[in-house]
Amino acid sequence: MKEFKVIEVKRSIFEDNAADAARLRETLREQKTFLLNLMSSPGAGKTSTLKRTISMLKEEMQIGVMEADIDSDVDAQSILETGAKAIQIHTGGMCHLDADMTRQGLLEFGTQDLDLVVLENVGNLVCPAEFDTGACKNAMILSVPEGHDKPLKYPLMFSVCDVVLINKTDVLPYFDFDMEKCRAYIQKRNPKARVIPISAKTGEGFDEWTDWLRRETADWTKGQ
Ligand SMILES: Nc1nc2c(ncn2[C@@H]2O[C@H](COP(=O)(O)OP(=O)(O)OP(=O)(O)O)[C@@H](O)[C@H]2O)c(=O)[nH]1
Ligand SMILES: [Mg+2]
Repeated sequence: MKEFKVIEVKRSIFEDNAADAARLRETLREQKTFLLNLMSSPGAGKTSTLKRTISMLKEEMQIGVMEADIDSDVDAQSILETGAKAIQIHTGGMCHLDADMTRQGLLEFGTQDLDLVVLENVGNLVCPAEFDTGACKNAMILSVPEGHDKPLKYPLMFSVCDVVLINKTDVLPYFDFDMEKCRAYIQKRNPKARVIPISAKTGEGFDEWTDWLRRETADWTKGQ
């Protein structure tokens, strides 16, 4: 019987991407720009959270946002209104960004003078978690209406994130969302993850969130 070789294409893609991502982080370290990869399912509140975050930090640091979507430019338009620099990336139907796509976006954007760049990844709880974008830290948003069981159903997303924002706490009275169970499920997946309940609508939790971001950006730009 003729022998044939089986190539693990997915694996080699991931390995190439991991090397690319590591190179991108080196470049970001050299130019003293902190890149945060922000992920969530569609509509969890990424853009709303970013708008409030920018309004709280824009006097202290130069901020840029790269909006990744399959189509449209509504999020980039919305960020521009805050006064921050914004660029829209269209993924051509892809449900995630990899390190090379992120690098292309950063080059086009011109990030030399920026202290903090946030990549708003494509709304999806599965694919974006599989690809290292080259970001310095990963953050995700889980919103109250999605339910407290999501860390059990989408474990990879929760395990790759340094911080989990639980957004829309203002609607907690209307949903059977158990915050303590949610915290325990996240802890089970990722004991190191910082969990911060927030409301992009009321501003609850934003002091803790912006403190985290301020400290991470400062540590990165100081080379720590
Ligand atoms: N009640 C409430 N609504 C919120 C909050 N944050 C966001 N929303 C609403 O949720 C909807 C989606 O918010 P976006 O900020 O566009 O969510 P997104 O994650 O950027 O969405 P995509 O980019 O489409 O994936 C909008 O109608 C927001 O007004 C919040 O804290 N409380
Ligand atoms: Mg958005």
